[in-house]
Amino acid sequence: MQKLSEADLVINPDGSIYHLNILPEDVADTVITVGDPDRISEITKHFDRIELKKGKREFITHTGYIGTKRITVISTGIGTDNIDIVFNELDALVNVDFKTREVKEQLTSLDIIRVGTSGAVQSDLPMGTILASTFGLGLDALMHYYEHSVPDAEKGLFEHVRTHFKDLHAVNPYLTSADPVLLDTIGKGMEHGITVTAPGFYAPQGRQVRAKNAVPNFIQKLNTFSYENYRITNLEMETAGIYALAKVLGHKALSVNAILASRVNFQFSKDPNAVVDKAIKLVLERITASK
Ligand code: R1P
Repeated sequence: MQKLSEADLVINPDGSIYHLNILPEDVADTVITVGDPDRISEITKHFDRIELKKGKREFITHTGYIGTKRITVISTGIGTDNIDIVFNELDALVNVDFKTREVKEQLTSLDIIRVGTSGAVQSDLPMGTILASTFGLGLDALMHYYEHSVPDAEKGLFEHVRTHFKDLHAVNPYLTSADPVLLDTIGKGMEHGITVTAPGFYAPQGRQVRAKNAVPNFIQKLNTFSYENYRITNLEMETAGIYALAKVLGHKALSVNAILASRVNFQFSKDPNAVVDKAIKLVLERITASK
């Protein structure tokens, strides 16, 4: 059995994992991730019972129940660098024996659903849309540090992505699909599309503020991508890392996006909380219906 050293997997003196500060028994099989720690209580206020509230830094965790369904809600903060921490630690919590530091023989596969905010890059996707990502397309560097592969069925799409983004200096895109069962159940009836994950909020998402952007017409670059019936629908900062690391670690993942901005119409929602609330309620309804 693979045994992890004290430096590779850091366990706190109380037996909790280094950053998340939670114990193996604190994690439910269904996990909701959010970027903003304040969004956690907006989710768990719908719970019948909250069993625990813990956290450290931006990583806050609540675990509780809706009826008999146990759900963990955890905040990741912003970006795929934090997704690296949250996903490796969640995986260790369920798949490593913390007493022996050995990887368990029977691995657990978590259902992980992101409820996040995002900007649309297509004009037919208004603010207020709830969108489930069919793919996460990473323009960040996280997955260049992990062995991963593109399934045969996705190679045509991936090659098209590489060609489309080849003039983006030093960017090496990666592409991973949603879990098909979660997409069909939790994501049913939502808008679907490819979500681009950027390594920043301003120029890396084509926003022009004070510093001069090196990539001209970035949003146009995204919304003109077309291959078979695939198109890029929206931009945010975690989905590609979530999909890719979930796949590498054997978990199932779906990213649900509350569209707060239209990047083509240069508009931002006047009531972002209502849009996020709509996404939260939809996801909770479907999680509890799909027991
Ligand atoms: C940027 O404002 C943040 O909002 C989006 C982006 O992915 C990024 O994390 O998601 P969350 O609202 O879930 O944080």
